[in-house]
Amino acid sequence: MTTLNDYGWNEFFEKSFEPYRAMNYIPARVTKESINQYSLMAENGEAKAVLSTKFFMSAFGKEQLPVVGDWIAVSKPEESEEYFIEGILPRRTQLTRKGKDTFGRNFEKAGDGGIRIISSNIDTVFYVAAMDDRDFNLSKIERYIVMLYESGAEPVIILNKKDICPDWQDYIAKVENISTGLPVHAVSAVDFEGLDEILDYLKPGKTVSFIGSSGVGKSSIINALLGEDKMFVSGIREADKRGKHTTTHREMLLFPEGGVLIDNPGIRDLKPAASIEAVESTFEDIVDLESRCRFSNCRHDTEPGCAVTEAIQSGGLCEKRYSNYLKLKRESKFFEKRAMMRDFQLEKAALKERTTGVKVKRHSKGIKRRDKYAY
Ligand SMILES: Nc1nc2c(ncn2[C@@H]2O[C@H](COP(=O)(O)OP(=O)(O)OP(=O)(O)O)[C@@H](O)[C@H]2O)c(=O)[nH]1
Ligand SMILES: [Mg+2]
Ligand SMILES: [Zn+2]
Repeated sequence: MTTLNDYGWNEFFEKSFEPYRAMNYIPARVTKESINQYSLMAENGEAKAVLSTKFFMSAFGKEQLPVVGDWIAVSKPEESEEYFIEGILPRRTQLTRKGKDTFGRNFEKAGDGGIRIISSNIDTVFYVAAMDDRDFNLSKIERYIVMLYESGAEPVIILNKKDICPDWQDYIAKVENISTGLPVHAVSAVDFEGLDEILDYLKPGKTVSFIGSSGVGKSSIINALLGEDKMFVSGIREADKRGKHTTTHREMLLFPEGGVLIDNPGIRDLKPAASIEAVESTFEDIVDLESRCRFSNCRHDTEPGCAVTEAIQSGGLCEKRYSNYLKLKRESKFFEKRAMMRDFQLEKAALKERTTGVKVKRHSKGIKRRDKYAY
């Protein structure tokens, strides 16, 4: 019988669950999100759940709602078939991206903007790109690397479709060149090449998550690893079908030999919700160059002794990489400022609610709860 430990339950989560234990709640992990409910693995097996009204009313930003990978506390009233989600344990790691930027004056919009959490409590995150991809693009990969660093999980890059890419070694070289020391694996989900290297990351109680654009083969790799077609994969993709998402919901699967896999729908136009630190980890080489300029306040423009301009001129630093670095740094500065303002706004809303008793309007779209009009 599978236990919570197979799903990654450990002392860390046990510890943060203590207060919930005292309230007779049950621990569970969110394994799937669908339109109307969450699927769970609870202590006593699989279950379906919705948010309890109390929990829903305590959540302000959308990122305070459960996502696949979360460890949660649930209750099950005697008379009910369903479980109710009462709380989320602190996330150890989380994959995030920027939501649609609807940061606005009212709370509902504030709750809808900011950060989107893709999945949580991940040990290793695989960024998958395809080597046939017409959108294979190093600047895009750099954006993903920022996101991987931000997550707190161990980042790994997978280049798929080796079977149809005779010059796969060139792709590896190009990616290694921009990913300072991250592991890069070339694989094929069709003829299973290279997958043994990926198997090495799957360990009992550890969670891995696959992200990347639509059509790169995330679900195909998962099926190949599992040795059965658990995830739906589209057939031949004709030119006009590109960009159509095959996987529409995040889903968690158990690896028979131990380990947990999360498949995600393809991401379109990734904008990382990242800190400056994540950007600087991604572009370590440039940060290093910047520290070698003659003047400590060098703007890397026309100053003499500028290590950055010299590196660009000598070909040591690709201009495109440098401009992507500047762009991502600008975006993350802006994002950090926004996030601060948003936290402030949410706190203000919560305070208003506590002191006046007037309910602040909640984000209502796509929320899995029982009675939408309970408040
Ligand atoms: N030649 C080749 N085709 C592959 C490989 N892996 C996947 N494909 C094909 O690529 C297409 C997309 O594969 P999926 O596994 O659905 O891609 P995905 O990344 O899960 O896509 P979304 O679910 O939309 O995000 C399918 O037609 C697969 O058969 C591979 O290693 N080689
Ligand atoms: Mg898929
Ligand atoms: Zn300089």
